[in-house]
Amino acid sequence: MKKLSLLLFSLMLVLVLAACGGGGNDDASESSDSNETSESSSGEDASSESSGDAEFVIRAGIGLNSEHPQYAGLLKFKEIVEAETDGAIVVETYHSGQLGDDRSMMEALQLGSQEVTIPSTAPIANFVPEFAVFDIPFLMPSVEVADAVLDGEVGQKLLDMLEEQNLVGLAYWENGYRDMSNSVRPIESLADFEGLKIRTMENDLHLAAFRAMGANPTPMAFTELFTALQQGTVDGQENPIATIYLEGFHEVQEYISATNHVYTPFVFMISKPFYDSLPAEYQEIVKNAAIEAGKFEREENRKANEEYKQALIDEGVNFNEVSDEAKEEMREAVQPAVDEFAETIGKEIVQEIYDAIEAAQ
Ligand code: TK8
Repeated sequence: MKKLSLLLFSLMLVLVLAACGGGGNDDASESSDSNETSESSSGEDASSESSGDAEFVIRAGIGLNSEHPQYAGLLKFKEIVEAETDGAIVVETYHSGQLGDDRSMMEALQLGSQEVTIPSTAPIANFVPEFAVFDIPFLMPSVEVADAVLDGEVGQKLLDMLEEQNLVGLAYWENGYRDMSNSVRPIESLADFEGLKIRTMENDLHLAAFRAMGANPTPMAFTELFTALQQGTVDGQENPIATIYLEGFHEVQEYISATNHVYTPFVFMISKPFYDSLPAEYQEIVKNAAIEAGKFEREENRKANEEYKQALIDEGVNFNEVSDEAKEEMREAVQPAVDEFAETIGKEIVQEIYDAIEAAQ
């Protein structure tokens, strides 16, 4: 009897050990812990997948909320990667800045404490100055040209520059054309920027451009923006329509003006130490999934920007289009700032972008 219970006990012990150790690694169990914390603190299901059996876990965080096409794109990425690796790679998705803002998530990728993030190009310029080339106002004439330039040679050249920062850029997604919102007056001409306190992304060229237009810009992380608008710390901000609508900025802002002053891409990036640790076959799957999901995200984003523009108008928000003459006036006002920054960005890359845009038209 004694012998039998000893046998049973050892059998149970073996089973328990197998269940704990089986296929998992330290990273996986750590990240499912952090996932639980984040779930309970946010009250939303950031990711329901159990990562216990995974060989690799990708913690992917974005700044926008779960309604935004950026998150739909991330879910698409998750679906492709998990299906094609048969669950050997599990993707945990976090939205709304649950893991941090664009800058801090990039830093986490450099350290290897997070695997994926999809920041706007503007804050990337703090890591690789050449990325500020996308912050030249009124640069991209259309989304079709943007696609061609980003998916072409110069786009790839910029992605390659991320490697020296311990980051791997896998694909361009779309944030989109940015419009103004503020609580003081509609922006119909250059003069309307005068004295407005505008939150900008953390990017020196953005700051210089808004100063050149007469505004009083303050850089701020996106995660602090809603509160700043609500409390009147700033008069306004600028983002694509889909973001304005889905983040509810129109609820704390009077006027929305379609300035379309800059086209901001997103960069799908992955931690280099993590990417290097993947077998070549998985690297390929992850890379192609980032590109595929990006195509989907761009489409969804374009639909969303149309749809939410109409929704804003239907909800009675003061929305105005901006004339081509007014845009030209703004473009001229920012030109000296652009010229000044050409040196910092790198004259070569600036020229290459202009050439690529011309070739794509
Ligand atoms: C979200 C940001 C945001 C950007 C900004 O993480 O900061 O205004 O437009 O969408 O990347």
